Amino acid sequence: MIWSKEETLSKNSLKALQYARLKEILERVYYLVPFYRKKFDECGITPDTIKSLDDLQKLPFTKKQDLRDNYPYGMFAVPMGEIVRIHSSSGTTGKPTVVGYTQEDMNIWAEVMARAFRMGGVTSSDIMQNSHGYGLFTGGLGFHAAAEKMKVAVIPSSTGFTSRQLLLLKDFGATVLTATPSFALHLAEAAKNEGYDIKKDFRVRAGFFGAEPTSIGMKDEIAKVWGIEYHEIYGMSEIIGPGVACNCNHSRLLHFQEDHFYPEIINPKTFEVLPEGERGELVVTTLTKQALPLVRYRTGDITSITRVPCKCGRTTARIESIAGRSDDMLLIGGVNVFPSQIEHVLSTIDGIALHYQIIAKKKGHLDKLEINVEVDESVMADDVAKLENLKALISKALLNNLYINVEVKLVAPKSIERSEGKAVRVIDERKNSGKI
Ligand code: DLL
Repeated sequence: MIWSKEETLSKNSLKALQYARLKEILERVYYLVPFYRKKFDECGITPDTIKSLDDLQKLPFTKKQDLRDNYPYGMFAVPMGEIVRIHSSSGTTGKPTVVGYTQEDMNIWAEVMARAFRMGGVTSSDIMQNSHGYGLFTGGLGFHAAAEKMKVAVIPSSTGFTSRQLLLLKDFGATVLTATPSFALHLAEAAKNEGYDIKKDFRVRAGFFGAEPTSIGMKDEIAKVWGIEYHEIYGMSEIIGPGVACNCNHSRLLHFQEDHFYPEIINPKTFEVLPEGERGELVVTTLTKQALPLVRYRTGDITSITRVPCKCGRTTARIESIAGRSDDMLLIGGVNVFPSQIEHVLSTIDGIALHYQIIAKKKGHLDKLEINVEVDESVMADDVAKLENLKALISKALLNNLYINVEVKLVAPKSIERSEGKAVRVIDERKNSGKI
């Protein structure tokens, strides 16, 4: 079940379409966005300099800071009268990033999200409980519009209000659930506590999750506790919102909507474009966005790309799940570690719940990493020997798999705060630095 013919274009047709769209977008930014005009002029580039898709590498990058510097509307390429929606994402520091959409942008957004839903076999007979937050975050409304476009009955439950979510799931009979992975796990845990039998009381058969890096172990856990097919959705507000990429039911790799968003993978230190299969930072050029066209936007997300054909028949390039953001990466004693790698190791160990916190500290001049991990309800708090063994097992697994020494603390079930949106897994207690 493929939603759109653009997902199955031959390599040559896709390249021709991408190039034609790139030319239009370059004209658009050069003549309509003073920021780009200045930047291109400084590099001695005009839209005519770009004579092939490979020439894109001659263009400068756009960074999140550029959007902040032009806060709120300075990067828009259309007059305000054409903007029909504004979203914004709040970073941890500085001003929020503001993004705008024309009606045509909204149509494209619903189109790419509909493609994603179709990858999970969603049809108009489905009922979708959309537990992504509605508001400035692009999750709620981004999922909602595509569900309506596909005539899927969408329940705009938004996030939070766990007990009510569970009641709705049971009584309204959703067959598709959408949420952040951490909220999906929290909902499952709450369902058990409230006495629901997830597989008997609920009819959910597929879930679409995203917005935060998630280990394979956690995805498998969510699929298992809910008894569902797990689909991953990737995207970011600056490019459009959710819907930039999604996996079909043949693999975990995510089909990238290349006719609208042109992907490159770069080495974040040397900025060179990396070949297929190599991991680096994803850089995206929007090919069709009207309100906020972006050229070579550095997403900060670490992934790799492949053009190995997929069994589903779609011909689009696929990316691996995001390992993490380059700014979330921890450097511990010379070893690079993403929080999602730690999560994956934890997911292989019995007796703990996948609720944890990673704490970076300074001890003297040395950086130290601690992890608080919740024990499973099945582990008795007074079985000291068992708890000590469990701690040792976790430390050993982290050392063997990731080559890092971590001080493990076991904490009581449900003592770590649950997240309704994106989970905050890392707490950095050191001053002035986000890294170890
Ligand atoms: O998180 C859009 C979204 C909503 C995607 C709902 C999927 C589902 P922002 O708030 O702008 O937009 O955050 C974008 O979130 O650069 C990634 O670092 C991270 N992210 C998004 N999807 C995934 C994913 C939305 N599937 C930032 N896996 C991105 C890992 C993800 N990280």
